[in-house]
Amino acid sequence: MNPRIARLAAVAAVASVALLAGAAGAQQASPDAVRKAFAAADANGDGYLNIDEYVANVIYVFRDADKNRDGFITEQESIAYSAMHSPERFRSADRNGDGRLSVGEAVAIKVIDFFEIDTNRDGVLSVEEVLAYERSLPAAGARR
Ligand SMILES: [Ca+2]
Ligand SMILES: [Ca+2]
Ligand SMILES: [Ca+2]
Repeated sequence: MNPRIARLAAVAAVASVALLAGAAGAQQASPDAVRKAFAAADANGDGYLNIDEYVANVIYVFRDADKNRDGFITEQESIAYSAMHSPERFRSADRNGDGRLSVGEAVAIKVIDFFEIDTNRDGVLSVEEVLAYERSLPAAGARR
């Protein structure tokens, strides 16, 4: 697959691999969309997301969400990027409280997610773990 298309697919669809709210769409991503995005993020094609592939994907998502390319994601950019933006989650990710997320802040919260998603503690994410995590997220609109 063309890497750019692959990346955009990953950005558009995957819930747990997306940046702040879990899902980039108004509805929870369909299992099919999750599988597709998972495959796109799985750079070495071994069927699992390791932490390196996962963090790389977070950074691609970050870059896409950072519309004005200043290296930070404001709450406005987060809202524009994800219909499942959660103000609560944004605040908890914004460790220094300056109202915007740095790359480090975004990576930190997503890496914490990684270990939550990895329920069997083998250090990699299977598509089943990602789908289970996705199902555990509140539906859009249920989030505050
Ligand atoms: Ca992999
Ligand atoms: Ca911040
Ligand atoms: Ca695992």
